[in-house]
Amino acid sequence: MADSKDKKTALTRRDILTGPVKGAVLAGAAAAIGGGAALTPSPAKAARSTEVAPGELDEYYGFWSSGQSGELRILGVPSMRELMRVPVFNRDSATGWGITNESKKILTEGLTQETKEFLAKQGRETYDHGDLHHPHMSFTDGTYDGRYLFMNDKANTRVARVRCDVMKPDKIIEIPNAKDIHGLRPQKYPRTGYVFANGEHRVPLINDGTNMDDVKNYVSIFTAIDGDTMEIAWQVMVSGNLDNVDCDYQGRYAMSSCYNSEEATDLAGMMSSEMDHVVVFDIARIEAAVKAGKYEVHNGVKVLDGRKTSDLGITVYIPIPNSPHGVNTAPDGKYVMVNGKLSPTVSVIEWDKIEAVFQGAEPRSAVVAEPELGLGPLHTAFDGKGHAFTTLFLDSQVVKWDIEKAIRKYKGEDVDPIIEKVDVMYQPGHNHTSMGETKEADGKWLVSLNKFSKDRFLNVGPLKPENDQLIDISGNKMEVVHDGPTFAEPHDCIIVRRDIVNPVSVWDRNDPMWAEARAQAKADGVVLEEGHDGVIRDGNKVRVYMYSSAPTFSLSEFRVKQGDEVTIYITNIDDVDDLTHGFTLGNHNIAMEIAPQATASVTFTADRPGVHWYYCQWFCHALHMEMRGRMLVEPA
Ligand code: RUQ
Ligand code: CUA
Repeated sequence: MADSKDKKTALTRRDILTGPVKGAVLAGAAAAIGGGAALTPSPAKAARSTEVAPGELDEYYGFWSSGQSGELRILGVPSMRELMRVPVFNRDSATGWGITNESKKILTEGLTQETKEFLAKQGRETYDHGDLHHPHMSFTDGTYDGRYLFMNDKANTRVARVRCDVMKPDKIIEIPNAKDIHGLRPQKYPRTGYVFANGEHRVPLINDGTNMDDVKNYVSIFTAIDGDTMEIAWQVMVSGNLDNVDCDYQGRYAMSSCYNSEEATDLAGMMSSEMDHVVVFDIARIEAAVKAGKYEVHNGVKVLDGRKTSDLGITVYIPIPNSPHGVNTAPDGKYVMVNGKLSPTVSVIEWDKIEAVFQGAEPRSAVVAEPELGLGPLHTAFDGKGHAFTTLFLDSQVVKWDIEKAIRKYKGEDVDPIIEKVDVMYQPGHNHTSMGETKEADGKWLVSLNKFSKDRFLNVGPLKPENDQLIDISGNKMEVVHDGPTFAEPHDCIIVRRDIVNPVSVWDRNDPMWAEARAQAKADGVVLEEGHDGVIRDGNKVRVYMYSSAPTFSLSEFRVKQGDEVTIYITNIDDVDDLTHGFTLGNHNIAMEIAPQATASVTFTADRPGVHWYYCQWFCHALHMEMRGRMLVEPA
């Protein structure tokens, strides 16, 4: 592959410093450095400050994935300060995610029946981990609308939705028939609408162990989820596998990349062909086929045949050089970039040329440019001013290029689309610009999510942090302005203008999150919002209601019998901004958050006779240490 390295396009910053363009690019800096003014920064190089002074707020919300950590993270941009972690697929001892009844309901109710049975045999209720790659916000009319964030779990084939008002998940569903959801994007227009999810790995459609050896019969499954109900609308079987996905600004198409058109199961086989493809899904044609009943139902889901051999006419396959990865629609609404990975090229496809392909035109006729950018192009971001920014994994660079020039070059004109390359440290995967995946791309900031940090931070042992670098793209020259270490393993992020996101500070007492707790309390004659408490015995089921108000739990003790199934409901009646209590029951595997006006509950079997203390685990008051009580378990 090194042979294919194009000397002209693989210009590095080091080349620039020693090459003939040095004078032009660094004229300002050279002038400042010359004449003994070495310490005076050049105005030409002055990047906007990333510093957000104490007490000031960031301009953007950044929503970060965390890969195998399984959570969503919220950062401020440009400060790059980590503001919050939102557990989604993982368990979390600070908030009780995966421990409380409320979170367990969300983690379990969307699993398939087959998974529930499998997990029950393992003595588990749900998966305890996830691999969260791609967080994306819901759209209305081509831009973010601040309602929801959607994200995938590659490890356990799930898709989650997080409510932006409270920043907690409210739906997590497992996708039947598919294996290992990777690419995920919400429909941009007219609204979300559908959430598209790629099943990356190929398996038999009926995966029951009866037909494992005939690899040619494996399929990958593309899924459209209804973003409002979080139910699966339909699925399409495809040839090859499915990597990343994006969709257009017209609501007509979604497009997925495929790195294994060979349909091989080993590395050599997957890389053997020079060309792989993208598959384009025509949403209206698929909906018409669904209406016409041209599907089979598998595991309760309508599955359509979109393979190359199908005559349904719902998909087209466009050949793309070797193992394409990222798929990124430009904010102009006209083009979509398919990043070559093993090819040094990015293929530019014009959305408006795709209808002709559906009608029989040569598939490659939709490709309008294919600039050679450097080695290992993975993902492309945009500034809304006609420029694209592509990560080069192998070159450890971000390349800025001109979309229209790339198109002119493809037509034969002698122009160079490459504007500039900047070194990043090191090996970037995704990158993302402020508002860059919406029609409101504003060209201010670019984040390069680098897989390796090596020497950039204090050594913390063999396992190193990654490095999210912030790049100022507002001027003519890209400027790396911040190194941000991050723990395993942010794959992707989005950067959202802060006026779009408006979370609440205090929960609504009637929130659906604890509808079940509220209903049970009502049946027990307890009015949670009025701060009732008490212990209700119902056979060997015991329900303990208490409220918290800094610095006390309303019950300083309660008594149960060994073997009782105990449910503890705690309502935080403080309605003060930022006054969160916690509840930890020692030696019982129980810890949870109770935010202002929230109710949290947990169920366990009291099987340890004796005295056990519970205490508040979120610092709430000068007498926070005193906020505690005793559970007395009488021996059977
Ligand atoms: S992928 S490094 Cu999981 Cu988003 Cu491209
Ligand atoms: Cu309540 Cu600490």
